[in-house]
Amino acid sequence: MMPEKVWKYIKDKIDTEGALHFTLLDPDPLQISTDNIVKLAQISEQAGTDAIMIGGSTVFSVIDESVKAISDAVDIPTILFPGNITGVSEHADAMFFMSLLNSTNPYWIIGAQSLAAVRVKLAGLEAIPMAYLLISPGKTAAWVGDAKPFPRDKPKLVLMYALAAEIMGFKLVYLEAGSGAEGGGVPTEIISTVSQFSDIPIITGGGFNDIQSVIGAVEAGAHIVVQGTYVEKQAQKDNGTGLAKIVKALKESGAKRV
Ligand code: 1GP
Repeated sequence: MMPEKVWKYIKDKIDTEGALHFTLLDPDPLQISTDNIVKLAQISEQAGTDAIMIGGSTVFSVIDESVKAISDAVDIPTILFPGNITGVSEHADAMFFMSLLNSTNPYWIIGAQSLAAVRVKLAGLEAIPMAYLLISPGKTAAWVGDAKPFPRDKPKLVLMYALAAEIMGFKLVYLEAGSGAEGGGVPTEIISTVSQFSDIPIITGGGFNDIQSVIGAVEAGAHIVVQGTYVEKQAQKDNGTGLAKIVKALKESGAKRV
């Protein structure tokens, strides 16, 4: 059995704090250097984020180097968020073992996962099974992942998949609008519809770029809100002061339901 250290950390924090904030960093060498990504991870940790997710849809070859550098530089967990089999690294504390359930291509549902499974198992990497659902616009992830993104005004379609994911044994369901999505993140009606019926934690991301949208997601029932683009664009400019405010507001909102 793989250790469940990071999963326990997540579960305990959800139970005691109500809501968590995760920072997503994409080690894309065309966009950011390893030094700068480490700096963003440290700024995010200081601002109160609960974990660093590392990955992206178009990750090239620096994952190992970046993951090691980030893991060495922060105390909070580092969790892989792989966009493909190239997104695995032994240097992370855990990985989201994701299945893009609304892909039209079995490669993204079970193919990549089976190609990566032996390495993950032999490395003793903690793998957290997570259903990944792409909601319109879905951005790069939807294009790469051959997804049929859920329309933003059809919460019941998302609910059907989220409940199937829970019954199939996934530990988390990720409601994803795609990195850089316009429109303030995943619609709150989708989050609240899933939250009403689902018993597994909801993680959401894609376009949450301000306090209002992050709080809206928590109030609608999200347990974890992920910010990537905001951190990349803002945290370096203001040294994390804006992010710290967002995390504080998220925690206050989460505390209301503990
Ligand atoms: C993308 O949900 C994450 O997978 C984060 O999205 O970059 O828009 O914050 P943003």
